Amino acid sequence: MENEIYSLCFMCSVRCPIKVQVKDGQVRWIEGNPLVPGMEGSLCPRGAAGINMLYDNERLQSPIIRDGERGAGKWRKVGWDEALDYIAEKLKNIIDKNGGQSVVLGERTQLATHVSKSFLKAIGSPNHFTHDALCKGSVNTACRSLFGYTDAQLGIDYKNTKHIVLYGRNIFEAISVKEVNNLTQALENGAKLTYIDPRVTVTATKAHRYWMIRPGTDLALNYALINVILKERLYDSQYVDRWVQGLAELQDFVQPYTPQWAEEETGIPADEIVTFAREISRDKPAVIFHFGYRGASYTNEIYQRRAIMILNSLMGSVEAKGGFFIKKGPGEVGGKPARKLTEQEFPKLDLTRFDKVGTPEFPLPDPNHGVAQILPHAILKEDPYPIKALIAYRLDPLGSIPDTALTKKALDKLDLLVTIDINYSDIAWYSDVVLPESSYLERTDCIQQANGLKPQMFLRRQAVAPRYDTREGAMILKQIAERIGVGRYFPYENMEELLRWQLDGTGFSLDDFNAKGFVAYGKDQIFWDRKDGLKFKTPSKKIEFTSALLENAGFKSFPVYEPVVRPNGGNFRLVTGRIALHTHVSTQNNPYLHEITPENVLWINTRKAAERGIKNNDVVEVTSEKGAGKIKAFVTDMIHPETVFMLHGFGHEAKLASRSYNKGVSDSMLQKNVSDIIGGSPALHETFVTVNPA
Ligand SMILES: Nc1nc2c(c(=O)[nH]1)N[C@H]1C(S)=C(S)[C@@H](COP(=O)(O)OP(=O)(O)OC[C@H]3O[C@@H](n4cnc5c(=O)[nH]c(N)nc54)[C@H](O)[C@@H]3O)O[C@H]1N2
Ligand SMILES: Nc1nc2c(c(=O)[nH]1)N[C@H]1C(S)=C(S)[C@@H](COP(=O)(O)OP(=O)(O)OC[C@H]3O[C@@H](n4cnc5c(=O)[nH]c(N)nc54)[C@H](O)[C@@H]3O)O[C@H]1N2
Ligand code: SF4
Ligand SMILES: [Mo]
Repeated sequence: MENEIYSLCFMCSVRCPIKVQVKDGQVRWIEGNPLVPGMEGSLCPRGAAGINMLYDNERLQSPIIRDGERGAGKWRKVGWDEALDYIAEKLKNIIDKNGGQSVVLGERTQLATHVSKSFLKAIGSPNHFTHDALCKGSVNTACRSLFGYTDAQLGIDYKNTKHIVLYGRNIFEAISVKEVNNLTQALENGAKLTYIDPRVTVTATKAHRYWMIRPGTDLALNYALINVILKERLYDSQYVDRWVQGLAELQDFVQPYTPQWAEEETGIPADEIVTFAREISRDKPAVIFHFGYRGASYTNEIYQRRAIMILNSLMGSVEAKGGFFIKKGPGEVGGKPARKLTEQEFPKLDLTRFDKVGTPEFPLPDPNHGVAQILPHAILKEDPYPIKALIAYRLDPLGSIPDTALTKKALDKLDLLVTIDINYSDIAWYSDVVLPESSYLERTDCIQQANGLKPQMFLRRQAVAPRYDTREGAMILKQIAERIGVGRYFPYENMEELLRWQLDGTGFSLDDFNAKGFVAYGKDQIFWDRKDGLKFKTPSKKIEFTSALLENAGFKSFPVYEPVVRPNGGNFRLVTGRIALHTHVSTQNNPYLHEITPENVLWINTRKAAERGIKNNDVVEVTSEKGAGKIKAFVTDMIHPETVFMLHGFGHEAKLASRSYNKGVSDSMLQKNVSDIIGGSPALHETFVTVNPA
């Protein structure tokens, strides 16, 4: 028997639409869904390695309960009833003694997030958090401060752009397939690419202009660009006059930040800054200054992200073809979105979050996501209250929150640590109970509401039966909820019932997804009228250069530029990032991906390496104030001398993931847990390291 199933990849959280070919109950081939524009049948290497994930025997195969010290790796294989009863019993005791708020659930935002949020609401805990702050919290806050929309509510029209500027947005290695395909097409049509990174990445090699910026100084570059654009009146004055609040204040503010000044700070020649500003302005509004994700991860990150989006606003590129657009939901065409369990009536809750988001201490990060890296601090200080249990669901706090030793110390204080994963992740390895989820090829998932120029819905459909004793996350949480007496909030017996409940009232049925894997609410792209129809959600209904959000919370819209600390000559700024072959902390044990990239290496500048007697491929010791590790050196001219770089996601501790165990070094182990306290992101690049021959 052969069949083809349209579904969604989950080798990373981009969730590309895919077509899966199944023969005799086995997945034979996966490709990008050819019916989705931008996919054109293509997949990234990780998406292709989904088959190896499915048929890997080193993933979780049944529920397990710890049978020794935390992290000792002694496990007892149990059935689902025993595992769920065990968890429910512990949770009931914890909630009775300490209240619902002592239970925290953290996850990578995913299709079943409405289920986990409902689980916490049902038990009376405000403490749901996502990966968002770790990934792009300051981008989110910056976008809300300017537009009243989060970054996730903005889309990018790569295909029609004429000039794109990427600040460490390493788009050809940190991949989203559609973005790569659409941008490639734009480049073939003559678009320009300007790339800025202290390191020559694959994206740098495809750029028309590359600047090896001094790490942490992008804000200085941006202030100089704004200076030139305002002085030479290169901006879209019609758009700015109509839609921007605070231009005069910005104009005064950027006076001192000349290209000459920026050259000193960034290392980018002043005349190149001026030439670039003039050149890109000619293509407005079809230009994109990408707000970026993990490049430029510093304590002042929010102002860097704001400066980027201010540049877009000056170019009139927000809600423009070839620029940014505000994503349109089904409401725009008279449709209804899929329902979420969170819409139900829950008991009222008026409690401070563990991370204090929304309080005067931490007012601005998005309370829909919270701030993950505060968790270890909150547990250790018992501030605002004791936390006793953590459920880690498709999120690895040990690999993904900086300062692993601190995180472990905090986890040691918990009475219960549960992980829902597919792999022997490091957090699973450290847990009391591990619940295996069926992998994305083995499960049907909740509806994906995909807002955009055309609102759509996508579906992840089971391609093959689970190979092991695993379940869907939405069923697992429901089954725990039932055992602690709050099952009524989960009105379904299986995934199909949940999907029907979600689709109720949308006018679509499950069968409507059969033909293409998705359904669309309308045919046409929706752009709002730039003259009068833009619906910004700020208090002024304009783009707020002078931001009510920031200023009402006591922060400045335009703080004076403060230079980042430079390395002292003996040390380096540690920066980290991604490669096309791996997803964060989760694919290092995948047989194929492991074979191609088994470990990470430390990029170090040739001159700096020579000063220390380090040659290419030598093993070096890299040491921060938080930890140390041994890693191979990659000696190269392709990195700024103040910086060393390593891939994120290596140095795993789980022994049963035998391929990735102890290979390479973990960046989280070296990094300090400090944050941009206005925007919410961890400042991952504020750690300095020394590098010496091992
Ligand atoms: N293959 C793959 N693709 C992915 C992912 C994955 O895990 N694997 N994850 C997805 C996710 S969740 C995300 S958030 C995105 C991340 O997408 P990106 O943010 O584009 O990815 P990173 O590799 O983290 O990029 C960091 C880059 O910033 C540079 N950088 C460091 N400091 C500075 C600085 O001060 N200024 C500038 N201009 N650059 C600097 C680093 O050298 C590095 O090249 O990728 C997505 N796509
Ligand atoms: N030090 C440091 N920290 C970082 C970053 C960094 O560059 N350096 N990057 C940040 C960024 S941009 C992001 S987005 C976050 C990502 O942080 P995480 O979400 O923690 O990382 P992932 O590797 O995406 O996946 C986490 C876990 O999900 C599991 N998983 C995969 N598929 C499934 C599934 O279908 N079901 C279940 N239940 N589990 C599954 C994996 O096995 C893995 O253990 O990390 C952030 N943290
Ligand atoms: S970018 Fe690659 S791994 Fe991520 S969802 Fe798309 S195909 Fe899968
Ligand atoms: Mo991310």
